[in-house]
Amino acid sequence: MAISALQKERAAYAPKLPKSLQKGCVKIVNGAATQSVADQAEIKKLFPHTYGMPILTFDEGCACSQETKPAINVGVILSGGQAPGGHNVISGIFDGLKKLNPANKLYGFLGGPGGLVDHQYIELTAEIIDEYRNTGGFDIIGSGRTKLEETAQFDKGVEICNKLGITALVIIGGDDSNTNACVLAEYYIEKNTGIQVIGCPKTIDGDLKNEMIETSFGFDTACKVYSEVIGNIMRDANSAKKYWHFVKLMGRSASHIGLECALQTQPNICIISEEVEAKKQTLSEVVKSIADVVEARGNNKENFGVALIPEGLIEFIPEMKVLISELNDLLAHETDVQKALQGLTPASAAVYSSLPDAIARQLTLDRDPHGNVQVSLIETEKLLIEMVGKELAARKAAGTYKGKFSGLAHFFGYEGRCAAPSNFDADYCYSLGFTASVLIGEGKSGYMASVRNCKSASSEWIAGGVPVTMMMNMEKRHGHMKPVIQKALVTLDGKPFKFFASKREEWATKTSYVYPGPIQYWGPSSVCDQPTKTLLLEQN
Ligand code: FBP
Repeated sequence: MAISALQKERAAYAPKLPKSLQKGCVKIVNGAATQSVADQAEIKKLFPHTYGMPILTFDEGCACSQETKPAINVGVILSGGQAPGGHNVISGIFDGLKKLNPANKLYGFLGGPGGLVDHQYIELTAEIIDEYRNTGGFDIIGSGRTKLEETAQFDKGVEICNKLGITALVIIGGDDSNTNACVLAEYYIEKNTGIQVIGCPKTIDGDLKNEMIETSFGFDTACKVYSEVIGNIMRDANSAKKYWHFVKLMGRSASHIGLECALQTQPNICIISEEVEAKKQTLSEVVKSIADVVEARGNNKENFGVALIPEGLIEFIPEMKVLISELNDLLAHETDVQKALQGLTPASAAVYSSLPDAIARQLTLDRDPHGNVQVSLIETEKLLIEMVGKELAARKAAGTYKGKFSGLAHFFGYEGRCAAPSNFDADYCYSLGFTASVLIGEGKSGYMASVRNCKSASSEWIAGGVPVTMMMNMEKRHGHMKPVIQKALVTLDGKPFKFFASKREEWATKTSYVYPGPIQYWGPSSVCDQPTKTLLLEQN
């Protein structure tokens, strides 16, 4: 198979591990017992076997060679949207398992969690692993969005694990997949199956993080790819001086990606959905706030600019939120869209009919397996260009606005999800995978692999395990209270947002663009190994 020159050189990159994982043996340090972030009594009742377990940290072990443990077989699953570095998690698991015992085997379930249920798998040999080291994508075994939540699915999993002699599964996924991994871990202990389950924190969205999980993998690379292209667009805008670029950025509900890209590139506008919600801004208010910046720049003869729009914005605007939630409920029971629309309340029906046709249609498209509207399919960037254009035309007619407005729409999402991982993600992911193998070797289950202190050099990173139940609370899903990992949205009192808020007025009026350029894999550490600005601000 033909591979690029970069891929060839990059295959030889040896990801850096924390000191504790570099030697032959690891010393496990048990922390204090844990409790869930909220709803302790309910979560404890639902997870009697995995609740309250201690946080584990790994210390450098003794110099002696570790006693070889009996050979084991392990299965790995990639779940949900792609994120750069997934292949390195798998190579980290593989190398870690081989270090424990060269006879250990790793199986990959194909096409996501569905592969476990449908018994679709391959053995991941050294040849296969070597082909995928330090590459982007999830194509080594594929991913999928099947939810593992029914006991019938769990039992199908036991069948195939027993057939292949698998005694541990690693589930690489976001908040929902890791919640389900914990439910699976609990069930497998309860049923005495002898199968351990370990999770790994994945998602470009950056919304799976907390005190113990500093960042989800893929966020670093994806933001760097988007920031490179945003920087290129900024240079073009500043050269041509005739377009306003509206860039929608992936990230589902959370605006972490938009915020990080803003910190890297200093755009004229960056909307943060969480702020829109906190201020209860209507769509018209959001449009007016954008138009204000365009007008101020236009009156200053700067008829160009760059606005970053988070993918999930539409869901945070109060009237749209109500409309979407009504549509979610109606479409869950009625597949005929026209009939479903008749069930809208008068207020939502009015909002629906005020929307441009294309956007209204997009709101009724198929839901994802969790029953949510697929925000990546809604062209919010085009909606805003259209509405800002109308607002500015009205201001022109009133004589307040003297500039010109020509908007161009972009959507960056899929472009960054499978990029070759940055050095940070390559190292972080490999360390997460290696950590998962140590947790398996220690017989742990219901833990998520955790690698902390990421603002420091990788040798100083702290590897270990965090009980998944510790991150849980009860939330309403489809009308029922369920235990779920708490999603981390942008917090308005957090350092990244505060820093952005202190700068945005200056960035709006002055042209202060920063051009990050492409990800560099070789060169000075200040260029190649820096984590995201979000992480640096949060950790300092
Ligand atoms: P995960 O939450 O599974 O990591 O997916 C992230 C994401 O890229 C979102 O940012 C985006 O909204 C969604 O996936 C797109 O879904 P799909 O891959 O099904 O088009």
